[in-house]
Amino acid sequence: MTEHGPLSLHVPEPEVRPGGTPDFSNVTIPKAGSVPRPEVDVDPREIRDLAYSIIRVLNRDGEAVGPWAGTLTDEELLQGLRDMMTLRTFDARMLMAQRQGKTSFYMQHMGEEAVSCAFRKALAPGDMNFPTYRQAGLLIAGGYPMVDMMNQIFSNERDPLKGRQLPVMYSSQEHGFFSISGNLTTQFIQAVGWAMASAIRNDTKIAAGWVGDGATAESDFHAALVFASTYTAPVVLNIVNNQWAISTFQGIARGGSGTFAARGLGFGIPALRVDGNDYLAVHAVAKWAVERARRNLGPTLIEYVTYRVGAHSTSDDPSAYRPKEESAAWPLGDPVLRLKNHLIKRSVWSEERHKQAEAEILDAVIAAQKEAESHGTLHAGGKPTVRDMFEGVYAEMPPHLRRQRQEAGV
Ligand SMILES: Cc1ncc(C[n+]2csc(CCOP(=O)(O)OP(=O)(O)O)c2C)c(N)n1
Ligand SMILES: [Mg+2]
Repeated sequence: MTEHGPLSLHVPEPEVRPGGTPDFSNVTIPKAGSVPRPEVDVDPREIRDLAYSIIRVLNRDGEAVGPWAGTLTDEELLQGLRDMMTLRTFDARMLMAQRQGKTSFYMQHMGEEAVSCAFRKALAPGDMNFPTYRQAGLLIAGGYPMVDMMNQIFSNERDPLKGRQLPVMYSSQEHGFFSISGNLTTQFIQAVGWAMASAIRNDTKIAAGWVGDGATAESDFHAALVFASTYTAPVVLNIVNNQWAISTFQGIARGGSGTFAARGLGFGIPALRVDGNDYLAVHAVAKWAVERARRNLGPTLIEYVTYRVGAHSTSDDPSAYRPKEESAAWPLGDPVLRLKNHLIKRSVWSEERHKQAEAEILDAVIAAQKEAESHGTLHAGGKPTVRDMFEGVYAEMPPHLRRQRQEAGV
Protein backbone atom coordinates (compact mmCIF):
# COMPACT_ATOMS: atom_id res chain seq x y z
CA MET A 1 0.00 0.00 0.00
CA THR A 2 1.22 3.50 -0.75
CA GLU A 3 0.47 6.39 1.57
CA HIS A 4 -2.25 7.54 -0.89
CA GLY A 5 -4.45 4.46 -0.75
CA PRO A 6 -5.97 2.64 -3.74
CA LEU A 7 -6.93 4.35 -6.99
CA SER A 8 -10.52 4.53 -8.23
CA LEU A 9 -11.83 5.23 -11.70
CA HIS A 10 -13.88 8.36 -12.32
CA VAL A 11 -16.88 7.72 -14.55
CA PRO A 12 -18.96 10.87 -15.22
CA GLU A 13 -22.66 10.51 -14.51
CA PRO A 14 -25.55 12.55 -15.96
CA GLU A 15 -27.29 14.91 -13.53
CA VAL A 16 -30.49 12.90 -13.58
CA ARG A 17 -31.81 9.52 -14.65
CA PRO A 18 -35.31 8.47 -15.83
CA GLY A 19 -37.84 9.24 -13.15
CA GLY A 20 -35.77 12.15 -11.81
CA THR A 21 -36.44 15.87 -12.13
CA PRO A 22 -34.66 17.44 -15.12
CA ASP A 23 -31.91 19.79 -14.03
CA PHE A 24 -30.01 22.12 -16.33
CA SER A 25 -28.72 24.38 -13.59
CA ASN A 26 -25.19 23.47 -14.73
CA VAL A 27 -25.79 25.14 -18.13
CA THR A 28 -24.73 28.75 -17.62
CA ILE A 29 -26.60 31.00 -20.03
CA PRO A 30 -25.32 34.55 -20.56
CA LYS A 31 -27.76 37.36 -21.37
CA ALA A 32 -28.60 37.79 -25.06
CA GLY A 33 -26.41 40.46 -26.61
CA SER A 34 -23.77 40.32 -23.89
CA VAL A 35 -20.96 38.58 -25.79
CA PRO A 36 -18.76 40.91 -27.88
CA ARG A 37 -18.28 40.42 -31.61
CA PRO A 38 -14.58 40.57 -32.54
CA GLU A 39 -13.25 41.38 -36.00
CA VAL A 40 -12.77 38.25 -38.08
CA ASP A 41 -9.00 38.79 -38.27
CA VAL A 42 -8.70 38.89 -34.48
CA ASP A 43 -5.78 37.07 -32.88
CA PRO A 44 -7.35 33.83 -31.56
CA ARG A 45 -5.48 34.32 -28.27
CA GLU A 46 -7.58 37.42 -27.60
CA ILE A 47 -10.93 35.63 -27.78
CA ARG A 48 -10.31 32.53 -25.71
CA ASP A 49 -13.25 33.39 -23.45
CA LEU A 50 -15.68 32.98 -26.38
CA ALA A 51 -15.09 29.23 -26.07
CA TYR A 52 -16.67 29.30 -22.62
CA SER A 53 -19.59 31.67 -23.19
CA ILE A 54 -22.73 31.42 -25.36
CA ILE A 55 -23.36 33.95 -28.13
CA ARG A 56 -27.05 34.82 -28.17
CA VAL A 57 -29.09 37.37 -30.13
CA LEU A 58 -32.76 36.73 -29.30
CA ASN A 59 -33.71 37.76 -25.78
CA ARG A 60 -36.62 36.51 -23.69
CA ASP A 61 -38.90 39.19 -25.15
CA GLY A 62 -38.18 38.08 -28.71
CA GLU A 63 -35.99 41.08 -29.53
CA ALA A 64 -32.72 40.84 -31.45
CA VAL A 65 -30.03 42.52 -29.37
CA GLY A 66 -26.29 43.05 -29.19
CA PRO A 67 -23.34 43.12 -31.58
CA TRP A 68 -24.21 39.83 -33.33
CA ALA A 69 -27.70 41.05 -34.38
CA GLY A 70 -28.59 42.40 -37.79
CA THR A 71 -27.13 39.91 -40.28
CA LEU A 72 -30.51 39.08 -41.84
CA THR A 73 -33.45 41.01 -43.31
CA ASP A 74 -37.06 40.34 -42.30
CA GLU A 75 -37.59 38.52 -45.60
CA GLU A 76 -34.62 36.28 -44.94
CA LEU A 77 -35.86 35.57 -41.43
CA LEU A 78 -39.33 34.71 -42.73
CA GLN A 79 -37.71 32.28 -45.14
CA GLY A 80 -35.65 30.87 -42.26
CA LEU A 81 -38.81 30.27 -40.27
CA ARG A 82 -40.38 28.53 -43.26
CA ASP A 83 -37.27 26.33 -43.71
CA MET A 84 -37.33 25.23 -40.07
CA MET A 85 -41.08 24.57 -40.16
CA THR A 86 -40.61 22.55 -43.35
CA LEU A 87 -37.87 20.45 -41.78
CA ARG A 88 -40.04 19.80 -38.72
CA THR A 89 -43.03 18.78 -40.82
CA PHE A 90 -40.84 16.67 -43.10
CA ASP A 91 -39.50 14.89 -40.00
CA ALA A 92 -42.98 14.24 -38.60
CA ARG A 93 -44.18 12.73 -41.89
CA MET A 94 -41.10 10.58 -42.38
CA LEU A 95 -41.21 9.34 -38.81
CA MET A 96 -44.77 8.24 -39.48
CA ALA A 97 -43.73 6.66 -42.78
CA GLN A 98 -41.13 4.62 -40.89
CA ARG A 99 -43.79 3.45 -38.41
CA GLN A 100 -45.91 2.45 -41.43
CA GLY A 101 -43.09 0.31 -42.80
CA LYS A 102 -42.42 2.53 -45.83
CA THR A 103 -38.78 2.88 -44.84
CA SER A 104 -36.60 0.94 -42.43
CA PHE A 105 -35.09 3.87 -40.59
CA TYR A 106 -35.36 7.60 -39.91
CA MET A 107 -33.51 10.26 -37.91
CA GLN A 108 -35.20 13.49 -36.91
CA HIS A 109 -33.95 17.00 -36.05
CA MET A 110 -36.56 18.14 -33.52
CA GLY A 111 -35.12 21.06 -31.51
CA GLU A 112 -32.01 21.41 -33.70
CA GLU A 113 -33.60 22.90 -36.82
CA ALA A 114 -31.93 26.31 -36.50
CA VAL A 115 -28.42 24.90 -36.68
CA SER A 116 -28.40 23.48 -40.20
CA CYS A 117 -31.07 25.81 -41.64
CA ALA A 118 -29.32 29.02 -40.57
CA PHE A 119 -25.81 27.79 -41.31
CA ARG A 120 -26.76 26.99 -44.91
CA LYS A 121 -27.60 30.64 -45.52
CA ALA A 122 -24.06 31.75 -44.66
CA LEU A 123 -22.49 29.67 -47.46
CA ALA A 124 -21.95 30.51 -51.12
CA PRO A 125 -22.55 28.28 -54.15
CA GLY A 126 -19.69 25.81 -54.56
CA ASP A 127 -18.88 25.56 -50.85
CA MET A 128 -19.02 22.01 -49.53
CA ASN A 129 -20.57 20.61 -46.37
CA PHE A 130 -19.46 17.32 -44.89
CA PRO A 131 -22.59 16.64 -42.86
CA THR A 132 -23.80 13.97 -40.47
CA TYR A 133 -27.30 12.50 -40.47
CA ARG A 134 -28.75 15.44 -38.48
CA GLN A 135 -28.19 18.31 -40.92
CA ALA A 136 -30.95 17.80 -43.47
CA GLY A 137 -31.71 21.50 -42.97
CA LEU A 138 -28.70 22.17 -45.20
CA LEU A 139 -30.63 20.57 -48.05
CA ILE A 140 -34.05 22.00 -47.20
CA ALA A 141 -32.73 25.54 -46.75
CA GLY A 142 -30.59 25.06 -49.86
CA GLY A 143 -33.62 24.32 -52.03
CA TYR A 144 -32.95 20.60 -52.62
CA PRO A 145 -36.27 18.98 -53.65
CA MET A 146 -38.02 17.21 -50.77
CA VAL A 147 -39.24 14.56 -53.18
CA ASP A 148 -35.63 13.54 -53.91
CA MET A 149 -34.95 13.26 -50.18
CA MET A 150 -38.02 11.05 -49.82
CA ASN A 151 -37.05 8.93 -52.82
CA GLN A 152 -33.78 8.26 -51.00
CA ILE A 153 -35.58 7.46 -47.75
CA PHE A 154 -37.91 5.02 -49.54
CA SER A 155 -35.04 3.45 -51.57
CA ASN A 156 -37.37 3.52 -54.58
CA GLU A 157 -36.79 3.56 -58.34
CA ARG A 158 -36.02 7.31 -58.23
CA ASP A 159 -33.64 7.08 -55.28
CA PRO A 160 -30.72 9.25 -56.45
CA LEU A 161 -28.40 6.88 -54.56
CA LYS A 162 -30.06 3.72 -55.90
CA GLY A 163 -30.61 2.02 -52.57
CA ARG A 164 -26.92 1.98 -51.69
CA GLN A 165 -27.09 4.26 -48.67
CA LEU A 166 -28.94 3.94 -45.37
CA PRO A 167 -32.15 6.03 -45.44
CA VAL A 168 -31.43 9.76 -44.67
CA MET A 169 -27.81 9.46 -45.81
CA TYR A 170 -28.32 11.83 -48.73
CA SER A 171 -25.73 13.14 -51.16
CA SER A 172 -25.79 16.10 -53.56
CA GLN A 173 -22.64 17.64 -54.94
CA GLU A 174 -24.70 20.35 -56.63
CA HIS A 175 -26.17 21.38 -53.29
CA GLY A 176 -22.83 21.32 -51.48
CA PHE A 177 -23.78 18.24 -49.49
CA PHE A 178 -21.10 15.56 -49.45
CA SER A 179 -22.33 11.93 -49.18
CA ILE A 180 -23.07 11.17 -45.55
CA SER A 181 -20.90 8.51 -44.01
CA GLY A 182 -22.20 6.55 -41.03
CA ASN A 183 -18.64 6.43 -39.74
CA LEU A 184 -18.67 9.35 -37.37
CA THR A 185 -16.07 12.12 -37.53
CA THR A 186 -14.77 11.14 -40.97
CA GLN A 187 -16.62 14.39 -41.80
CA PHE A 188 -13.96 16.50 -40.05
CA ILE A 189 -10.87 15.03 -41.72
CA GLN A 190 -12.60 15.04 -45.09
CA ALA A 191 -13.73 18.65 -44.72
CA VAL A 192 -10.23 19.76 -43.76
CA GLY A 193 -8.71 17.80 -46.65
CA TRP A 194 -11.22 19.27 -49.11
CA ALA A 195 -10.53 22.77 -47.78
CA MET A 196 -6.78 22.25 -48.11
CA ALA A 197 -7.27 21.11 -51.70
CA SER A 198 -9.31 24.24 -52.41
CA ALA A 199 -6.45 26.37 -51.05
CA ILE A 200 -3.82 24.40 -52.98
CA ARG A 201 -5.79 25.09 -56.17
CA ASN A 202 -6.10 28.78 -55.24
CA ASP A 203 -9.87 28.39 -55.49
CA THR A 204 -12.36 30.54 -53.51
CA LYS A 205 -14.53 27.72 -52.12
CA ILE A 206 -14.55 26.75 -48.48
CA ALA A 207 -15.63 23.62 -46.59
CA ALA A 208 -17.74 23.00 -43.51
CA GLY A 209 -17.34 19.88 -41.37
CA TRP A 210 -20.01 18.57 -38.98
CA VAL A 211 -19.89 16.31 -35.93
CA GLY A 212 -21.98 15.74 -32.82
CA ASP A 213 -20.82 16.10 -29.22
CA GLY A 214 -20.26 12.36 -28.94
CA ALA A 215 -18.32 12.15 -32.20
CA THR A 216 -15.69 14.61 -30.90
CA ALA A 217 -14.27 11.69 -28.91
CA GLU A 218 -13.07 10.04 -32.13
CA SER A 219 -9.39 10.40 -32.95
CA ASP A 220 -10.30 11.80 -36.39
CA PHE A 221 -11.52 14.92 -34.58
CA HIS A 222 -8.08 15.66 -33.20
CA ALA A 223 -6.24 14.76 -36.41
CA ALA A 224 -8.51 17.14 -38.32
CA LEU A 225 -7.76 19.99 -35.91
CA VAL A 226 -4.01 19.47 -36.27
CA PHE A 227 -4.18 19.74 -40.06
CA ALA A 228 -6.65 22.63 -39.99
CA SER A 229 -4.44 24.51 -37.55
CA THR A 230 -1.09 23.81 -39.22
CA TYR A 231 -2.22 24.66 -42.75
CA THR A 232 -4.81 27.32 -41.77
CA ALA A 233 -7.32 25.43 -43.90
CA PRO A 234 -10.37 27.41 -45.12
CA VAL A 235 -12.86 25.37 -43.13
CA VAL A 236 -15.61 25.86 -40.56
CA LEU A 237 -15.65 23.01 -38.05
CA ASN A 238 -19.07 22.57 -36.46
CA ILE A 239 -19.83 20.63 -33.29
CA VAL A 240 -23.54 20.17 -32.63
CA ASN A 241 -23.77 19.64 -28.89
CA ASN A 242 -27.30 18.33 -28.47
CA GLN A 243 -26.44 16.99 -24.98
CA TRP A 244 -26.68 13.32 -25.97
CA ALA A 245 -24.78 10.74 -28.00
CA ILE A 246 -27.52 8.12 -28.22
CA SER A 247 -27.74 7.11 -24.52
CA THR A 248 -24.45 8.70 -23.45
CA PHE A 249 -24.62 12.20 -21.95
CA GLN A 250 -22.29 14.91 -23.25
CA GLY A 251 -20.08 14.84 -20.15
CA ILE A 252 -18.48 11.58 -21.31
CA ALA A 253 -17.14 12.85 -24.65
CA ARG A 254 -16.38 16.31 -23.30
CA GLY A 255 -14.04 15.09 -20.59
CA GLY A 256 -12.42 17.81 -18.53
CA SER A 257 -12.24 20.54 -21.16
CA GLY A 258 -15.23 22.47 -19.77
CA THR A 259 -16.82 22.94 -23.18
CA PHE A 260 -16.45 21.30 -26.57
CA ALA A 261 -15.46 24.62 -28.13
CA ALA A 262 -12.51 24.83 -25.74
CA ARG A 263 -10.94 21.92 -27.63
CA GLY A 264 -10.01 24.41 -30.34
CA LEU A 265 -7.87 26.51 -28.01
CA GLY A 266 -5.02 24.04 -27.74
CA PHE A 267 -4.77 24.14 -31.53
CA GLY A 268 -4.80 27.93 -31.74
CA ILE A 269 -8.11 27.79 -33.59
CA PRO A 270 -10.69 30.49 -32.78
CA ALA A 271 -13.46 28.72 -30.90
CA LEU A 272 -16.97 30.11 -30.48
CA ARG A 273 -19.93 28.80 -28.56
CA VAL A 274 -23.37 29.77 -29.77
CA ASP A 275 -27.00 29.32 -28.78
CA GLY A 276 -28.01 26.62 -31.28
CA ASN A 277 -31.71 27.35 -30.78
CA ASP A 278 -31.35 30.98 -31.86
CA TYR A 279 -31.59 31.22 -35.66
CA LEU A 280 -30.12 34.73 -35.69
CA ALA A 281 -27.15 33.84 -33.50
CA VAL A 282 -26.36 30.71 -35.50
CA HIS A 283 -26.42 32.68 -38.73
CA ALA A 284 -24.27 35.52 -37.37
CA VAL A 285 -21.61 33.17 -36.03
CA ALA A 286 -21.64 31.04 -39.18
CA LYS A 287 -21.22 34.18 -41.29
CA TRP A 288 -18.27 35.29 -39.14
CA ALA A 289 -16.55 31.92 -39.51
CA VAL A 290 -17.30 31.65 -43.23
CA GLU A 291 -15.82 35.10 -43.80
CA ARG A 292 -12.67 34.12 -41.89
CA ALA A 293 -12.26 31.04 -44.07
CA ARG A 294 -13.01 32.95 -47.27
CA ARG A 295 -10.46 35.64 -46.41
CA ASN A 296 -7.86 32.90 -46.00
CA LEU A 297 -7.60 33.57 -42.26
CA GLY A 298 -8.05 29.89 -41.47
CA PRO A 299 -10.36 27.56 -39.56
CA THR A 300 -12.96 28.28 -36.88
CA LEU A 301 -14.41 25.80 -34.41
CA ILE A 302 -18.06 26.38 -33.45
CA GLU A 303 -20.02 24.61 -30.72
CA TYR A 304 -23.80 24.87 -31.09
CA VAL A 305 -25.46 24.46 -27.70
CA THR A 306 -28.77 22.75 -28.35
CA TYR A 307 -30.92 19.80 -27.27
CA ARG A 308 -32.01 16.66 -29.10
CA VAL A 309 -35.73 16.60 -28.34
CA GLY A 310 -36.53 13.41 -30.22
CA ALA A 311 -35.06 9.95 -30.05
CA HIS A 312 -31.58 9.41 -31.50
CA SER A 313 -33.17 7.48 -34.37
CA THR A 314 -36.20 5.27 -34.93
CA SER A 315 -34.17 2.45 -33.32
CA ASP A 316 -33.82 4.32 -30.01
CA ASP A 317 -36.01 4.81 -26.92
CA PRO A 318 -34.77 7.76 -24.83
CA SER A 319 -37.10 6.98 -21.91
CA ALA A 320 -34.56 4.31 -20.98
CA TYR A 321 -31.85 6.84 -20.14
CA ARG A 322 -33.29 10.33 -19.51
CA PRO A 323 -36.37 11.85 -17.87
CA LYS A 324 -39.33 12.18 -20.23
CA GLU A 325 -39.83 15.87 -19.43
CA GLU A 326 -36.20 16.81 -19.95
CA SER A 327 -36.72 18.53 -23.32
CA ALA A 328 -39.41 20.82 -21.84
CA ALA A 329 -36.89 21.92 -19.20
CA TRP A 330 -34.21 22.78 -21.76
CA PRO A 331 -33.46 26.43 -21.00
CA LEU A 332 -32.77 27.64 -24.57
CA GLY A 333 -36.32 26.95 -25.75
CA ASP A 334 -37.61 25.91 -29.15
CA PRO A 335 -35.89 27.44 -32.21
CA VAL A 336 -39.10 27.61 -34.26
CA LEU A 337 -41.09 29.29 -31.52
CA ARG A 338 -38.31 31.75 -30.76
CA LEU A 339 -37.99 32.93 -34.36
CA LYS A 340 -41.77 33.01 -34.73
CA ASN A 341 -42.08 35.22 -31.64
CA HIS A 342 -39.34 37.51 -32.89
CA LEU A 343 -41.10 38.01 -36.23
CA ILE A 344 -44.43 38.65 -34.49
CA LYS A 345 -42.66 41.19 -32.29
CA ARG A 346 -41.39 42.88 -35.44
CA SER A 347 -44.97 42.94 -36.80
CA VAL A 348 -44.03 41.00 -39.92
CA TRP A 349 -45.76 37.80 -38.79
CA SER A 350 -48.83 36.76 -36.81
CA GLU A 351 -50.46 33.72 -35.21
CA GLU A 352 -52.88 33.52 -38.15
CA ARG A 353 -50.15 33.65 -40.76
CA HIS A 354 -48.22 31.04 -38.82
CA LYS A 355 -51.21 28.67 -38.80
CA GLN A 356 -51.72 29.27 -42.49
CA ALA A 357 -48.02 28.59 -43.21
CA GLU A 358 -48.21 25.36 -41.18
CA ALA A 359 -51.11 24.19 -43.34
CA GLU A 360 -49.37 25.18 -46.60
CA ILE A 361 -46.17 23.44 -45.57
CA LEU A 362 -48.02 20.29 -44.58
CA ASP A 363 -49.75 20.29 -47.99
CA ALA A 364 -46.39 20.68 -49.76
CA VAL A 365 -44.80 17.86 -47.74
CA ILE A 366 -47.78 15.57 -48.33
CA ALA A 367 -47.71 16.34 -52.07
CA ALA A 368 -43.99 15.50 -52.20
CA GLN A 369 -44.64 12.30 -50.27
CA LYS A 370 -47.43 11.25 -52.65
CA GLU A 371 -45.13 11.78 -55.59
CA ALA A 372 -42.26 9.87 -53.93
CA GLU A 373 -44.57 7.01 -52.97
CA SER A 374 -45.73 6.73 -56.57
CA HIS A 375 -42.14 5.66 -57.33
CA GLY A 376 -42.15 3.03 -54.60
CA THR A 377 -41.49 2.53 -50.91
CA LEU A 378 -39.39 0.00 -49.02
CA HIS A 379 -41.68 -2.99 -49.61
CA ALA A 380 -43.93 -1.79 -52.42
CA GLY A 381 -43.68 -0.46 -55.97
CA GLY A 382 -40.59 0.53 -57.93
CA LYS A 383 -37.07 -0.30 -56.81
CA PRO A 384 -33.62 0.44 -58.18
CA THR A 385 -32.75 -2.19 -60.81
CA VAL A 386 -30.25 -4.98 -60.25
CA ARG A 387 -28.13 -3.39 -62.97
CA ASP A 388 -27.91 -0.19 -60.89
CA MET A 389 -26.03 -2.20 -58.29
CA PHE A 390 -23.10 -2.52 -60.66
CA GLU A 391 -22.95 1.06 -61.86
CA GLY A 392 -21.66 4.34 -60.55
CA VAL A 393 -18.95 2.91 -58.28
CA TYR A 394 -15.97 2.18 -60.53
CA ALA A 395 -14.91 4.29 -63.51
CA GLU A 396 -13.84 1.00 -65.09
CA MET A 397 -15.63 -2.05 -63.81
CA PRO A 398 -13.24 -4.73 -62.51
CA PRO A 399 -13.46 -8.11 -64.30
CA HIS A 400 -15.02 -9.97 -61.34
CA LEU A 401 -17.93 -7.51 -61.24
CA ARG A 402 -18.36 -7.66 -64.99
CA ARG A 403 -18.62 -11.42 -64.64
CA GLN A 404 -21.17 -11.14 -61.84
CA ARG A 405 -23.24 -8.70 -63.87
CA GLN A 406 -23.27 -11.14 -66.80
CA GLU A 407 -24.31 -13.99 -64.46
CA ALA A 408 -27.16 -11.81 -63.16
CA GLY A 409 -28.20 -11.24 -66.78
CA VAL A 410 -28.29 -7.45 -66.49
C1 LIG B 1 -17.01 5.71 -35.67
C2 LIG B 1 -18.38 5.42 -35.16
N1 LIG B 1 -18.55 4.99 -33.89
C3 LIG B 1 -19.78 4.70 -33.42
C4 LIG B 1 -20.88 4.82 -34.24
C5 LIG B 1 -22.27 4.47 -33.71
N2 LIG B 1 -23.03 5.69 -33.46
C6 LIG B 1 -23.88 6.21 -34.37
S1 LIG B 1 -24.56 7.65 -33.88
C7 LIG B 1 -23.73 7.62 -32.41
C8 LIG B 1 -23.89 8.74 -31.42
C9 LIG B 1 -23.33 10.01 -31.92
O1 LIG B 1 -23.66 11.06 -31.05
P1 LIG B 1 -23.32 12.55 -31.41
O2 LIG B 1 -21.99 12.62 -32.06
O3 LIG B 1 -23.53 13.35 -30.19
O4 LIG B 1 -24.40 12.92 -32.53
P2 LIG B 1 -25.99 13.03 -32.41
O5 LIG B 1 -26.56 11.70 -32.80
O6 LIG B 1 -26.32 13.42 -31.03
O7 LIG B 1 -26.40 14.08 -33.40
C10 LIG B 1 -22.94 6.48 -32.32
C11 LIG B 1 -22.10 6.13 -31.16
C12 LIG B 1 -20.65 5.26 -35.57
N3 LIG B 1 -21.68 5.43 -36.42
N4 LIG B 1 -19.42 5.56 -36.00
MG1 LIG C 1 -25.17 14.46 -29.69
